[in-house]
Amino acid sequence: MANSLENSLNEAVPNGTIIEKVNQVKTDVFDIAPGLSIKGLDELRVEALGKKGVITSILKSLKDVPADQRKEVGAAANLVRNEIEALLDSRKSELEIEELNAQLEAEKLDVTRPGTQIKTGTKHVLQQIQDQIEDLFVSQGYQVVYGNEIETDEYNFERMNLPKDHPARDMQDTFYINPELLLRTQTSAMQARMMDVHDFETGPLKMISPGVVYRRDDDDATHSHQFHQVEGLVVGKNVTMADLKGTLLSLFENLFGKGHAMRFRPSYFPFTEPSIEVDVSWNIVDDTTKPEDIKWIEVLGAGMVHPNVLSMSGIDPQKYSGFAFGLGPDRFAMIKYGIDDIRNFYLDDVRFLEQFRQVNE
Ligand code: FA5
Repeated sequence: MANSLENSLNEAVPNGTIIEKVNQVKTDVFDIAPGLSIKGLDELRVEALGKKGVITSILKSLKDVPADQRKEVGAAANLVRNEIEALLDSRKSELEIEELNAQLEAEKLDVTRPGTQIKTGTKHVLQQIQDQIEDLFVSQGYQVVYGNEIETDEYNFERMNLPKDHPARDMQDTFYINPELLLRTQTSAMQARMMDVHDFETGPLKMISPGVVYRRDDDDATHSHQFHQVEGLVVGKNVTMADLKGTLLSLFENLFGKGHAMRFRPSYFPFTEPSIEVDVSWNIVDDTTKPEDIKWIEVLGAGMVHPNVLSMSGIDPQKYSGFAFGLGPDRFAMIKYGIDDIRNFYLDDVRFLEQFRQVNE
């Protein structure tokens, strides 16, 4: 567009008067302006009205007009100048409004549209069970300790009365990092660690220890090579098997509600004497249920802490006694929610896990 006004002026009215010239510029500006963008209008304004603009230089030649006509010519020329300015202003604001409307249209928000649901995670069902168990025991004055998944042979086995050549080690073969370090096979490994440091003068030791354990087990519906356990240990004066039974009854009732039967079976663990295993009925039962209709699932091992285990921590078995249990929360979850295959918990299938979304999260 550069100099287009001046060229047009020189062509159309080469020897015109001031009035003819400003009118010619006005005609050109009115012709060109409607087709221009905001940027184009600004350029046209500079070309017409700027310091070095065509109209400005025409007005400078007013000094050559005879003095008696100068006022009238000047007024007429200024009028045209103002008309050009008004046109450019109004066209520019029209375009600005159009631009704003287009932007508003493009960025329109429909506040009545339903929102997009944001997917949030939820606590894994096994973590929920563990939390529930922890809450119950904390409310009964137990401390919660977690320990490490990589454990020493000493605390996982030897301090649990399982010396290196003990045949019961076969039941808990595991993944070894070196001959002294392994992936722990049982949360019982935390028993001796806690007995070593507890000051029995201050009162009994009451602890639970939840966590992940590993075994060289073949996976099936009730076994996984990686699973969870919660260890429980109470050592103090006059702790008896009846305390163990009462503790487990309150645990089962808290977790499953009423209607699940429980049974103790004699068992063997090198670190408890006597030892039991505890089964819970998978199904809801009552006095009319026939024994053969009860579906039992083993949920924990337990017993009275073996005197050797106490002695190895420097605790006098004549003065102190204790009970211990090691439960499998994975199996607790199976019973609580009627899940028939433990592997479901480890498959990361969101459709399965979503069922356990906690309402108040
Ligand atoms: C033990 O691990 C003992 N430490 C329990 C114990 C603690 C006994 C304190 C006495 C005193 P066991 O191997 O039976 O015992 O395992 C305990 C529970 O862990 C089982 O009842 C079961 O619920 C769970 N469990 C064991 N192996 C698996 C597995 N492969 N997959 C899933 N859960 C398992």
